[in-house]
Amino acid sequence: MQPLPPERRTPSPASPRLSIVIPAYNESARIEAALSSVLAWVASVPWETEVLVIDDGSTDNTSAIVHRWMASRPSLHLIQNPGNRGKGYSVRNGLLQASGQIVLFSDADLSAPIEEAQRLIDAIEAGSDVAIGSRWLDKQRQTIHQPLYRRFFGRCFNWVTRKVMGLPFKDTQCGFKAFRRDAAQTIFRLQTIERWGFDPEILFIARKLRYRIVEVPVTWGHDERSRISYLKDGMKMLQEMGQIRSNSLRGRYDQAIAALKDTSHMVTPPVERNNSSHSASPRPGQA
Ligand SMILES: Nc1nc2c(ncn2[C@@H]2O[C@H](COP(=O)(O)OP(=O)(O)O)[C@@H](O)[C@H]2O)c(=O)[nH]1
Ligand SMILES: [Mg+2]
Repeated sequence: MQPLPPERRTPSPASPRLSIVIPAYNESARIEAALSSVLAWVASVPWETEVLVIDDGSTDNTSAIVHRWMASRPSLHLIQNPGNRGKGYSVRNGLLQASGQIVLFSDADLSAPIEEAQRLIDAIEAGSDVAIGSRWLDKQRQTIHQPLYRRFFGRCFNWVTRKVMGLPFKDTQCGFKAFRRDAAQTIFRLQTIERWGFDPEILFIARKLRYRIVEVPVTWGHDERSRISYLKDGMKMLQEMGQIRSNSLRGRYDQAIAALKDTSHMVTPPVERNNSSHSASPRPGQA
């Protein structure tokens, strides 16, 4: 597992209730519409929300646009990745630095309108640790359908996630998911896949950790400007599924989970005392 950036800040009672993380790679054509909708929704809800845009090494003026909006929007922040690392890296970088009690990520095309966040928040508040937006739980909610070939590949990929990884979900790939803060902090520290195949991995890890995961039907309108390449990215995603399976068989996730739980390195070694009567507990070496 790779070393991860430290948390940006420790949450306090004054922490925002919600963080919205938007991964963005060369999004100059879509980011302003996204910021406009998201910030209007943020202003309309009665709780504090922060919005983090993660610039994934864009070569266009995505970050300049976000900077311009930040000048008048204190709730908006920009995090820069060290170059183009992938959607998985971007989501992890944002969620680990987010300080909301609930942390949510959304694709920059807002294929799920931001108002749908309420459905994920309700699911978390009803007791789930992870709420995943689903396009396939209630097909009626798809306002603009994906092209047929894309639906076919999507369904094939879903079959693979069920058979290879045992994931019982109808839609692992929806770019609209929310987490209880500490669940996200644990799950994303164990993530190894940095590009498109990260969704099934984080769900696989969440299941290993026995988190409560609920699939929530969301309204979804396909944006034809999707830049995923079916041949190249599809092959890579299948290879990533193999990598997750192999990690799992080699016990890498179990070891990493055990290392997270091992707090022995955080305990200060007992201090040698001259007068043992002051010490209620036995000293090292004593029975
Ligand atoms: N294409 C691409 N998108 C990225 C990358 N890193 C982050 N993203 C973001 O990932 C999200 C998903 O992109 P999108 O094209 O809508 O994907 P799709 O609709 O699932 O095919 C968008 O917010 C992108 O800006 C990357 O390396 N490549
Ligand atoms: Mg999209």
